[in-house]
Amino acid sequence: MKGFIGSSNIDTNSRLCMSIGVSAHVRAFGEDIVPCSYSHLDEADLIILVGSNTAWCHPVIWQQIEAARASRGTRLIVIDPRRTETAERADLHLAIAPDTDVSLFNGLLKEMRSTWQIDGRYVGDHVNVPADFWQSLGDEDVAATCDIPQEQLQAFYDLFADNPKTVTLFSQGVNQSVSGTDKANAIINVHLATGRIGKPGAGPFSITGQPNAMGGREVGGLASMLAAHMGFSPEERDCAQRFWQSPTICAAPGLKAVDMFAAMAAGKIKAVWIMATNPAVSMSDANMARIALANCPFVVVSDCIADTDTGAYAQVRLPALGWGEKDGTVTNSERRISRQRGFLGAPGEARPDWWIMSEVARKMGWGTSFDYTNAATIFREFAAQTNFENSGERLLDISDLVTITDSDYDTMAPVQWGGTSPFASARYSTENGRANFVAVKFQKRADGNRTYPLRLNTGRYRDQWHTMTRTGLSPKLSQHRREPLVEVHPDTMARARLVDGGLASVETPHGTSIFRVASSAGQRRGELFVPIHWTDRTSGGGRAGMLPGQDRDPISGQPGFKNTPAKITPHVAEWTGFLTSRDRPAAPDCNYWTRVRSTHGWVMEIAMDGDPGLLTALLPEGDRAEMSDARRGVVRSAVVVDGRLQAALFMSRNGGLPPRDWLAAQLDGSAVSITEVLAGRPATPAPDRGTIVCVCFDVGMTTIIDAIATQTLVTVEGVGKAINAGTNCGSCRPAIAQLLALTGENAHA
Ligand SMILES: Nc1nc2c(c(=O)[nH]1)N[C@H]1C(S)=C(S)[C@@H](COP(=O)(O)OP(=O)(O)OC[C@H]3O[C@@H](n4cnc5c(=O)[nH]c(N)nc54)[C@H](O)[C@@H]3O)O[C@H]1N2
Ligand SMILES: Nc1nc2c(c(=O)[nH]1)N[C@H]1C(S)=C(S)[C@@H](COP(=O)(O)OP(=O)(O)OC[C@H]3O[C@@H](n4cnc5c(=O)[nH]c(N)nc54)[C@H](O)[C@@H]3O)O[C@H]1N2
Ligand SMILES: [Mo]
Repeated sequence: MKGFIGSSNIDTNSRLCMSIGVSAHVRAFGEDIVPCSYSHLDEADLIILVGSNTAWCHPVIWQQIEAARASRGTRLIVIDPRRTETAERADLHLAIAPDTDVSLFNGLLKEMRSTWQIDGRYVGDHVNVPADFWQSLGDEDVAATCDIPQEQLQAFYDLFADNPKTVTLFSQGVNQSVSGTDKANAIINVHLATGRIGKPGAGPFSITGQPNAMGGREVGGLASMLAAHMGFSPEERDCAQRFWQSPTICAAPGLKAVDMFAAMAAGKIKAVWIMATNPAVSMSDANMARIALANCPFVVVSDCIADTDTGAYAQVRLPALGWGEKDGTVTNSERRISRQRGFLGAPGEARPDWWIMSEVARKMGWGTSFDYTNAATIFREFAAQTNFENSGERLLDISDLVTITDSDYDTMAPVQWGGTSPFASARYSTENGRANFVAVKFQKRADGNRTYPLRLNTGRYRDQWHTMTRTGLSPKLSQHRREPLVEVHPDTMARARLVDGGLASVETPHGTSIFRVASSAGQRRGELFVPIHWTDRTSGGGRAGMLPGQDRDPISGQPGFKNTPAKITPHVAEWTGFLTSRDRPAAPDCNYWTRVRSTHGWVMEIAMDGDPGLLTALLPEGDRAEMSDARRGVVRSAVVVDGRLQAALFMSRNGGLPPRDWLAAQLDGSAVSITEVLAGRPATPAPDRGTIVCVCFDVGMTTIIDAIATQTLVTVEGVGKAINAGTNCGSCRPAIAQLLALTGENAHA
């Protein structure tokens, strides 16, 4: 795109995820370099998690943090408006008001200065200090601004002062903000000022979202960068063009993701190729993104899944290989490049993305530049580019790997560029080799207005990945959260007259969608949280993506997904119920529905007005048994073939619906009793394992509680040894710890 078509209108989906990291690193260090490694977590005395639900979203890092706490007593602070399962496990949780991080970290910096904790020598030798830097930090009352008790703020300052070995990990609570680059630089400023960088156990650590978001940054996938960490100066453009021996080179940074979709909506973009991302769901102001796609004359979508919301807009769909099928490398948060090896054959006509792109380039007449025969050929070319006319200005240099043979590439062990601490010698990639303090000032965001008095936060669930195109296929992963919930503080619920377990309509200036209400004391008053995962494939409603608008950080262009003015109102449907079916049921035309996998089929939740009899159109062929009394508000239908259940529909006007699990389990192909099915329960109830907590080993809450009681277990490790729960991915470990705390003797400990 950049060297042959000559346009920089290409962006990776890191724009929505990691572009804050890029812009903050460039401002502070002169290059997009993560100063830390995972090993720093083992050496730190204090770990601060800012805007990160690590236990759910980075469960491997979380297990490393847990191990460090157990072995050396590392202290943990979590800064998140929500009391997440991560926050619950912390020594200190600061439930700050959304988007007040800059005030908090500037406050910390001022406190360190007034208590003589600045590392004057480090700053003097290695940091460029803008003239008015210390004056620019603002003088607001930090505790009041962040809406936390003064004692908590002081405890935060004290822990920081007492533990020079501090690692500050940050992710989307920092990044997805209209002040995200400032937030990240406020964090980096504190680390520079106290010399807590480039040393074992110390540094500001931006952790990556997507498994290869870092790789996309390195190869120049962003509209705002050229390959191998180069920018757009005439020298750098010339350097890239000569390296590629390309016919042209893009002139300047291109349109960033949100601007690109806006330009498409305005008819200025006539063709788009979307690869490995699902913007109809995940782009901010997703309704606008859909209008843009509908408006664009030529839309190509490359995906490994046939049926996606974005694919529905495509004129051409290209089948790509997915994880486990494709072959190449990924770079992680600590700059470590690992091989990903395919272990499954290519299904049908699917091809690797690199092959598809090379074929297109060849048809466009650039065959000699794109005559790659495998992933290794491309890797060698990129390795050479990182060193081309780079005499040390850019730290990203993997030229050791230029001559790697195909077979060495196949067996390549993970390699980290930049070393464990790239700034150990305190030499930065700026012109004078010093890091930069960046003057950042807290800017208060407008309070909610009368129409939209609440703040809407969006984020992730433990067991789903983004738009669920792959995790949504797994019955096991669907058990944790079957529906998209809007989490609301009980006081806010009462004020909005919401019912726990009922439905509510969440509205912002950009869209409206219906969610299931969940009461949560872990929410701040006046703030709502919804998950980002549901799509047209999985629900009518529960759509987070259409709710945030196009407001974005001015430096990085990353959208402020986590703080949108909103309102919430109860949604009352005449009928509620569910359908469980062996075959995937068609989407009904109704107020709200969700469709998730179960072990033997599907479970669909439904809320509707009007005649529930119309829903029988969703039922498959077979013998029908019915028990309906519309006047009493009950409609129940079962479809049976040869005595085996195919589907069951339960609708009610006054609640009282049977549990889904037992009915869904009756779809296993064994003979059923129609009386039991229509009653919605077995004649003799089976023991209940409770909600599944550990998905990896399929262990329910009741099983865990029983094991804790009968085997007097007191630690998460003990539970793991006894019944395996929590010993694989580890993301349920906070939930197990909570059960331990609530059960038996531990409650008094
Ligand atoms: N299970 C699962 N894991 C994932 C993913 C997934 O989809 N599912 N996606 C991966 C990807 S791409 C990413 S980017 C990461 C994201 O990983 P995380 O960043 O941990 O996940 P999020 O849930 O987006 O947001 C983190 C937290 O930021 C908080 N937050 C919101 N506003 C603010 C604020 O103003 N200040 C502060 N300090 N905090 C705030 C939210 O309440 C939320 O708990 O997860 C990765 N891992
Ligand atoms: N409101 C709100 N919106 C958000 C966020 C938020 O917190 N709140 N988070 C943002 C963040 S951090 C992220 S990372 C994005 C995620 O948003 P997306 O990247 O849009 O989400 P995915 O579901 O991961 O989409 C990946 C697509 O690529 C396909 N795919 C997987 N592997 C391959 C492959 O090898 N080749 C090809 N061609 N296709 C493949 C998948 O089937 C899927 O359709 O969402 C962003 N949007
Ligand atoms: Mo992400």
